Amino acid sequence: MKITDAKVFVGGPGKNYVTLKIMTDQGIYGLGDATINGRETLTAAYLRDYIVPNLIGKDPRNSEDIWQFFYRGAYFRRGPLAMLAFGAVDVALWDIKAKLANMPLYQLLGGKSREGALVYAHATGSDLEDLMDSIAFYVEQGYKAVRVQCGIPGMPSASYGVAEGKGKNRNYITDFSGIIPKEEIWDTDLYMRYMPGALAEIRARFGPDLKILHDVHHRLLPREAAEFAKEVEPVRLYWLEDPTPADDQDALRLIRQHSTVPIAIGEVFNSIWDCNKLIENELIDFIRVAVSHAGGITHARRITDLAGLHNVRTGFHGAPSHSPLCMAAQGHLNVWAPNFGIQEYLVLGTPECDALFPSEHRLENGLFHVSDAPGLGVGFNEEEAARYSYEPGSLPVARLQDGTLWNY
Ligand code: GCO
Ligand code: MG
Repeated sequence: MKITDAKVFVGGPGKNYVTLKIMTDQGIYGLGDATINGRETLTAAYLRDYIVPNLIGKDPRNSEDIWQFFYRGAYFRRGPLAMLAFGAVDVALWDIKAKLANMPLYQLLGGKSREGALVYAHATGSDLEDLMDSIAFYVEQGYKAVRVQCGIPGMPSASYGVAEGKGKNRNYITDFSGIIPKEEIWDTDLYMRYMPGALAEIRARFGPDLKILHDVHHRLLPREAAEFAKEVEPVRLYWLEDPTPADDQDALRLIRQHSTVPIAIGEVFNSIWDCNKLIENELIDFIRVAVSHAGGITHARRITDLAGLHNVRTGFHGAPSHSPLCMAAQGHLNVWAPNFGIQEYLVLGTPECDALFPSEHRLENGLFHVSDAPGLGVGFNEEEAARYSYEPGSLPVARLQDGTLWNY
């Protein structure tokens, strides 16, 4: 069996999805996601210029060797763009293999450990009342877990994960217009004074059963994060996400010494070498890598297995940074992984998105159920794809009140 060709598509409804389609001499094709917010044309170029010519003629069933060929064969290893490109290839090859086996992909991983995988939604409010309405909206729909992000009184611009304007937003999507980033102003002191009380009110309003998550988006220094984590302990958060910048693995030690709040980190990691110490030293409770960004199923499964040895559970990234292809790959890992925790899931299911990526995967009562279609269980409609093209966009940047550039 041989790979005969591979194509890269960029675009989608309101998103620059980067989609890889690998074709074979047996008519079976595989699909992978190489979307990366704000740098989409670069992964597309990496795939087109380097990966695709190297794929042609290879046996698609040898996904391990192909992964090693790209990872070890690139003398300058790792990095988000390369790992994402390898991830797209890897997911497409698993898609092909599972289609060949005529099985849903999770069967090749070891079958189902659970029926549905717990997901969490994003609630957002420009103020606390607005946020309460947003949480209630998801609770009514059957979600058992919700990430809560709230506007901070006096903060000069909307804080992370919060839409500007009241009431209109139930599904926070980062503003992506133009290649020059929007600038937001961040004030740590205002946040530290306000947010713990707001989280306590949310717990009081929604009772003990709701799983409440909160994302600090890398904005605190280690000492501040330790203080914050200690203060929110009575809220019994399901997790506190990215309390400090993810590049400093030691930062979490201080938080651990002062608090038992579960810590989740890793959406910006792209390899096991970004998180092996964190996991082995048991400084985190949830690992947040995305399957596409962290080298595909082959590599994300290694991270998952290492995490499992250290009581760390998965909480894969699932913001609208990924196409339904990555979300499906994660869905298959989630039903299998013995150390599955939770899956971030923003409903992408607009009619336009469903037309581009048709599938039978479904969300029901706060749980994600993978379909039993062979492979990943997601199609790609090329006629639909032809309607879209790349729209330049960028994630915002954050500055402190005095102008100092901060962590977005
Ligand atoms: C999350 C993330 C995202 C990121 C986004 C950047 O927890 O979902 O923090 O919202 O900001 O993925 O591309
Ligand atoms: Mg996050």
